[in-house]
Amino acid sequence: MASSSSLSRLSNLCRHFNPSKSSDNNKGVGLIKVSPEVSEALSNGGPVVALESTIISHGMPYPKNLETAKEVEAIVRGKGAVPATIAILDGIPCVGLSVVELERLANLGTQAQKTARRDIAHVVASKGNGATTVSATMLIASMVGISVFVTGGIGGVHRHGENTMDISSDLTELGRTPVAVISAGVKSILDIPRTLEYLETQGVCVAAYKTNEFPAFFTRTSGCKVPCRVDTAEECARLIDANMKLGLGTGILIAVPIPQEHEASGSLIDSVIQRALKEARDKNITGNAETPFLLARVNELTGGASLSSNIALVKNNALVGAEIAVALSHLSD
Ligand code: PSU
Ligand code: MN
Repeated sequence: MASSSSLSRLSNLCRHFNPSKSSDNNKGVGLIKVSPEVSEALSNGGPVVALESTIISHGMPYPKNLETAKEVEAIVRGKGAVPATIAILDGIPCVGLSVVELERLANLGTQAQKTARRDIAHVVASKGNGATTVSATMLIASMVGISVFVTGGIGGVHRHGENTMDISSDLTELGRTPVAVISAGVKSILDIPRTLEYLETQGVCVAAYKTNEFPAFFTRTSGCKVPCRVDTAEECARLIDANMKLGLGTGILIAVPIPQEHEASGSLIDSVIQRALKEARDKNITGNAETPFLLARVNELTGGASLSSNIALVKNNALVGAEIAVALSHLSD
């Protein structure tokens, strides 16, 4: 007969691999390793905030990436929610990373494979290390029952996307996976009006936080109006709750403008982006290499100013996202 300690170990393990609040999309849930802290919060209906890992590996240079990842987790905890950074390590999709695992990922940098939805099976099968983008993070979060996810910016329709068909799988994932993504909008390295059109086609609810306009990552405005405005974390929670109760199956994009004091000068960023886009075209950098290239170039060309703005907005999103997750957990009290 099993001893009580081995029984409790067993039930612990089962809990890690069978979170109670998994969605319909839970076929692969048994392959996912959920950290004890995240697993416990999910079983108790506590607030959990998913975080992506491409922003760590490809979005920022070492060691700022590690510092930021740790600070973002601390901000989420400070608001009473549990952070769940998602990545694939040695072929295992992990939800909730230890400090050692975070350090490993930050050190790997671009040696980790940028992993969107299409790449997940390959990274798992080859026992590789994958840094998940918004699409892959949303999918894995949804599989274990996490409904709030914080990032910096999402992918979108690339400029000239009408010819290249380079449309980030983040947008189709938002159309098929019921997770609320908190982001600072979409960078103007992308085609913002077409990105919003595509999200409408995908049936995604796009809400802007305390503004009527969709923000453009480094700047608070884009000239594009959004169909839905939310002014409090509670309002966001009610939106997420309604979306889930209706079983719409689609995601929600909550766009939070960068805080005023960190907003970069629009014209500076714009000229730098034009230059980086031209370089990408000249060097024939396309596909999934384009976003990391443009991010790194814009950072170099602004002398690091874009990186500081990037970090500031991610932290602000973490604050708002954690408040939303807490408000959502109170709705079901
Ligand atoms: N935008 C940023 N920082 C990032 C990304 C986008 O400002 O780190 C990353 C995210 O992980 C996003 C991905 O999901 O790039 C989109 O890549 P692509 O354009 O190849 O779909
Ligand atoms: Mn692409």
